[in-house]
Amino acid sequence: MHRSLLGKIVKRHFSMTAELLSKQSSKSAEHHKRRIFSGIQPTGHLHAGNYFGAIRKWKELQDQGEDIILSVVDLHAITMKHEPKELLKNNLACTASLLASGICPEKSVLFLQSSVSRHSELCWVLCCMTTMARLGHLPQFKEKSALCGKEIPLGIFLYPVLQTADILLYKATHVPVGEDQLPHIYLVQELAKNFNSRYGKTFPRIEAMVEKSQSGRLRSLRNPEKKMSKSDPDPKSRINLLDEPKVILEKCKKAITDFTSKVTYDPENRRGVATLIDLVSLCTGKTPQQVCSENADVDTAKFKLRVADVLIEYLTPIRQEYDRIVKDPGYVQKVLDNGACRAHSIADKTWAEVRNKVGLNLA
Ligand code: AQP
Repeated sequence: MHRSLLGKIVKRHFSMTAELLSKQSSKSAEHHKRRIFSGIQPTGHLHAGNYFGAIRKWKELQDQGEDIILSVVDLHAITMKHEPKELLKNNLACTASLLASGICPEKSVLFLQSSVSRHSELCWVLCCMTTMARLGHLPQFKEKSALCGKEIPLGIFLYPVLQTADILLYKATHVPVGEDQLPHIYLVQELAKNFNSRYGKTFPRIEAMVEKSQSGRLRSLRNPEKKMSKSDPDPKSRINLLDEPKVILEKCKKAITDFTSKVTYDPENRRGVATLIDLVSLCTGKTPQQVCSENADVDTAKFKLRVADVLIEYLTPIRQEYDRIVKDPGYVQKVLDNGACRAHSIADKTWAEVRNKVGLNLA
């Protein structure tokens, strides 16, 4: 082959390889930079909605080696009236439930929000950058304030700003949320952008990781128009992660369905039955259609007993692991202390940068 042609081919080969390598390395750098933040409120017993809608996903991300920060957001839990002793108990129970569900303190940063005071400090800076009109339009504020009559706590109003501080403090790039949380993520994006343009580039672009499957919004077993919720006054409305088998059976039997006895999947028109099918599907990995065809031989009353069996089989190991973990509250406290230490080291850096940029630092 002609020497100069050979030279050209070799040169081209090397430049293509270099291009490929540089693309790969920038891809892996991008991957490395990705940081996930999420939180859970210690407002009561964790339920199947919290587990399938959030915790199971967090565990998957953690096991894929993602940089993930998880917070038990107790400052959010006091936005509504609460019992201090209950809250302390819930903080530990919530942490132990996360550990029992497979959250690993070596792989994920797991900490109590109130133990890192930078959340509240950054929240104040961000409060000064938003308006009452902007917060008043958020759908969750409208829903929650409607429950409070005339005495609307300011915390409910400011909650999304604290949520913004939670995320920005760690310079998170990705936030796993249910669809209902999207308006809050838009606020986070907006405040990050405003901060960057006012004070210089500080925060990265934030993306919502929205769960669009049936796990994104599990419905109440007693009122399928509402989502399953910790604070629902009816305990039969939810399956708790720590429910004993007989309690699960009782709750399944009492689940609201309708007057059609066949097991068919119609999430729009048969929401109660669809929720039971969703639960089986989420526990077994089968599609809702598979669940229906495997249960074509029974009516909804008998199907409820099968749902209970599946849930009991799925949740029992989590409950047993929880029982083992809570025998050692010192261990849970140690996990939180270590988590707080790791969270602090990131949060302090961001806060120092924010103070400097905003002009709060005299040093
Ligand atoms: N029903 C649900 N279906 C799917 N996902 C759900 N999540 C909550 N309920 C469902 C997800 O769980 C994570 C933690 O939620 P949270 O405790 O921070 O707040 P929440 O969404 O307000 O949960 P609850 O149970 O309804 O609490 P209360 O009653 O205190 O308000 C979130 O990722 C959420 O999407």
